[in-house]
Amino acid sequence: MTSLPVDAIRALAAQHPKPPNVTFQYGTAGFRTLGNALDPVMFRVGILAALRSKRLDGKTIGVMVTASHNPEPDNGVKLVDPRGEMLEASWEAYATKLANAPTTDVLISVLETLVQNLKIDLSKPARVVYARDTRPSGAALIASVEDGFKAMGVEARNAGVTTTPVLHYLVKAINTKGTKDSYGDDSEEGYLQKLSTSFKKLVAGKPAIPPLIIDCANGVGAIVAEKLAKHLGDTLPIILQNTAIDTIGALNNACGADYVKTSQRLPPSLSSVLKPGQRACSLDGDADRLIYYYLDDRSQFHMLDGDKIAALVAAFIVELTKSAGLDSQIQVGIVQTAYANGGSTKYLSERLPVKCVPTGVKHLHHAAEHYDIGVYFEANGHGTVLFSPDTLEKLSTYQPSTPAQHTALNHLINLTNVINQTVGDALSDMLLVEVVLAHKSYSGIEWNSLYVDLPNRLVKVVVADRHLFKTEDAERRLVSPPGLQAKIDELVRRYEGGRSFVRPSGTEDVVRVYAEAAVRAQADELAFRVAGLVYDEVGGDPAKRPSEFL
Ligand code: NG1
Ligand code: ZN
Repeated sequence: MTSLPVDAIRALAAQHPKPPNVTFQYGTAGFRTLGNALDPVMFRVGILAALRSKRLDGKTIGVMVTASHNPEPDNGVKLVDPRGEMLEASWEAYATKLANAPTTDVLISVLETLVQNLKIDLSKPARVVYARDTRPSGAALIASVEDGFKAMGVEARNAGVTTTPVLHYLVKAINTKGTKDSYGDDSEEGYLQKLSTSFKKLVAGKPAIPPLIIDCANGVGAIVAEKLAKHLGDTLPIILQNTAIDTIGALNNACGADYVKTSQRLPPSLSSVLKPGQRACSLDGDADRLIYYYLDDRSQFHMLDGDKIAALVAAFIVELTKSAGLDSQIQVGIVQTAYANGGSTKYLSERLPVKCVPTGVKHLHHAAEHYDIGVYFEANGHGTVLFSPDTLEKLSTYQPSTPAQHTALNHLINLTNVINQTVGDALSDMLLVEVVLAHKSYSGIEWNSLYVDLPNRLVKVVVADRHLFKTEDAERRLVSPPGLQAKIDELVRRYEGGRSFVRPSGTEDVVRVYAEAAVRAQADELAFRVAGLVYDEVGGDPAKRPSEFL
C-alpha cells in the first residue's frame, strides 16, 4: 500500500505556514481574498488537486489562479474537474478543511482522514494542468501551488498565463484526447483554431462584419483576444482596448464587464473611442464574463447584458432547430438566476421553458444539463450553451431532407464548436453573438429591442455576519432573519413593477440587495430602502447608517 509522502509534505508545508486568526472558505468561485493572504491555501490546493486526480484514476484536474472581476490586489484559486466543470460540490468542504488546518501535524492528519474516508488509492498517478491570470500576485502564488504538486509527485503541466475558459477547455481536451469525444487539440492554439474555424464557417457568405471594440479590462483577455484576432483576420475585425496588463492598478479599474454592468455606463477610457452605432463589449479580468453595449444617435449608452445575450442566442438556436426540422425532437430551455431582469424573464418565459436557480455557476450548469439544449446566463454576462450528449448524437446522425434543413443542421453543428461548453467564456460568447448578429443583420439597436429592461439597482450592505441571512425559493425570499421578508414585501408592494430580494454574497463579505421597478428613480429608491431595512435589522449603530440609504 502506497502511503502519503509525509516527509515531503512536512518539509514543504514548513515554507507555507497558515497564520492564526484567518479562516478560508472554498465558496462559489473557489478561495478568494487578498492575494498576499493566499500562500498557505495555494500549497494545500496543490495537494488537494493531486488527491482529486488520484481519486479519479489519474484523470487530469485543473487549477486556476484568478480573482476574476475583483480588484487587482485580490486573488483566488479554484479546481476544475475532468470534464472541464467546477469541482464536485462535496469536495468544496474538504478544500475548506485542508486550508484551515492550523499546523502541519493537523494538515497531515486531515489528509490521512481524507485518503481513508474517500478510499483514495495513492499508488495512482496524479495529473494536473494549471494556469493563472495577469495579477501581480499570481507568479508567487503559482510557485506555492507547485510546491503542493512537488510534495505529492504530481505530473503537472503549466499552461502559463491564460484565461479561465482556456484552462477549462484544456482540462476537457486533455481528458478526452484520443477518444470519440475528443474536444479539440489540448493547447491554447487548439482552442483558438476550434473557435475561429467554426466561426468562419458560420459567417461564410454573410456581409462583411463591421469592426468590434473589445475592452479587455487590462487583464489576461487582452493576450488571448489578440491571438484570436489574428486567427479571425478580416472575418471579424477587432479593435482591442484596455490591454495594459503590465500597468499596476489597471486591472478591472474603471473598465471591464463588472464595471459596465454594475455602474451601467461606458468605461471612461472608451468615451473618445466608441462612435454612435458601433458595437463594443467588455470582458472581465479572467475573460469569462461578457457585456455588450453601444451608443445611440444621441450618444445615449445602451447595455446588452447576459440576459440580452441569452435571449438573442436562444431565439437563434430555436430558429435553427425549426429550420432543420428538429424542433419536435430537440427542446431548448433557459436557466437564469434571481438577478435576471424581470423584462427578460417575461420575454423568455412567454416563448421557452425557463428555470430559476440559486446564484453560482454550478447551479446554472447543472440545471442547463437537463435540457436538450440548455442556455444559461447570469445577468453579469457569465454563461454558455450546453448540448446534451443525446442532442450531439442526434445532430451527427440526422438526415436532413431539404437543402435548407441541411444548412440549418450544419449551422447547429458549427455552433456546438464555437461555443465553449465547459464554462462561461467571454471570447467564445462574443463569437456566438457576432454569428447571430450577422445572420439576423442586427445592429445593437435591433438586438436591444427584443425586450425592454426594467430599471434596476444592485447595492451591497456590509453587515457583521452575513451568514445570518438565509434564503429559499432560488434565493428570491429570506427565511432568516425572521420577519424581514414580510417588511420587504410590504415595501415592494408600494412600487409599480417592483421586485426586490436580499441574499448573502458567496464571494464577498456583504449582503446584496437587488431591486427593480417600472421607472429608474423608483428602482433606486426601492433598493436603498430595502438596504436600509437590512442595515437596521442587523447593522445596529444608526450613526453608521450609510447616508444614501433613505
Ligand atoms: P456573489 O458574490 O455570491 O453574489 C458573484 C456574482 C455571481 C457569480 C459569482 C462568482 C452577482 C450578483 N453575483 O457572486 O453571479 O458570478 O460572483 O464569480 O453578479
Ligand atoms: Zn471572471
